[in-house]
Amino acid sequence: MKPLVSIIMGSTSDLPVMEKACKWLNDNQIPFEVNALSAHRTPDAVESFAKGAKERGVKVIIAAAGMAAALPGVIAASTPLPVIGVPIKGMLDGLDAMLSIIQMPPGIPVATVGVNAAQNAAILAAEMIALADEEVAQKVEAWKAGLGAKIEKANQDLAEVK
Ligand code: RP5
Repeated sequence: MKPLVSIIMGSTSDLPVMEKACKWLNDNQIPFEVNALSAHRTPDAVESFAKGAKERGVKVIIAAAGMAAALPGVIAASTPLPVIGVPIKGMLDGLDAMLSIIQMPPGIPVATVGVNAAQNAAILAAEMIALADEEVAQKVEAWKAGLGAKIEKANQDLAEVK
């Protein structure tokens, strides 16, 4: 199946974090692809990826990077698709990456999730796709209903303790 979500990491060293996004998309059967490309080490490849993503049927791009995390913004500059940035924890606990990703110049937004918040990036990507895809919408709704059920169960367990 053609990927609806494209996950790009600045380095394969980001994979242990980004596996959480892959797992959520896999568990919910939302087709995705995952690749490493670097804004600083492979700038031409990043540009050609960003320019071609929409034509390949990708709906949302998740871009993860640490340190001087230019990758999500550089991708956003060359695609009309929504880009979700994931700051990867590094030398300054990820604050360096988070500020690099979130502080975009006017006109080129990147939707930034928390440091290492790869699962949230996957869920947000699915919510964006769900706006125009009923099958994905049902998966997101089922996931959210499951979260509520988990809290209800926890409260029942608490009631037994009291
Ligand atoms: C960033 O630099 C990557 O996203 C990674 O988080 C960090 C370190 O990369 P490696 O030196 O491990 O390849 O561009």
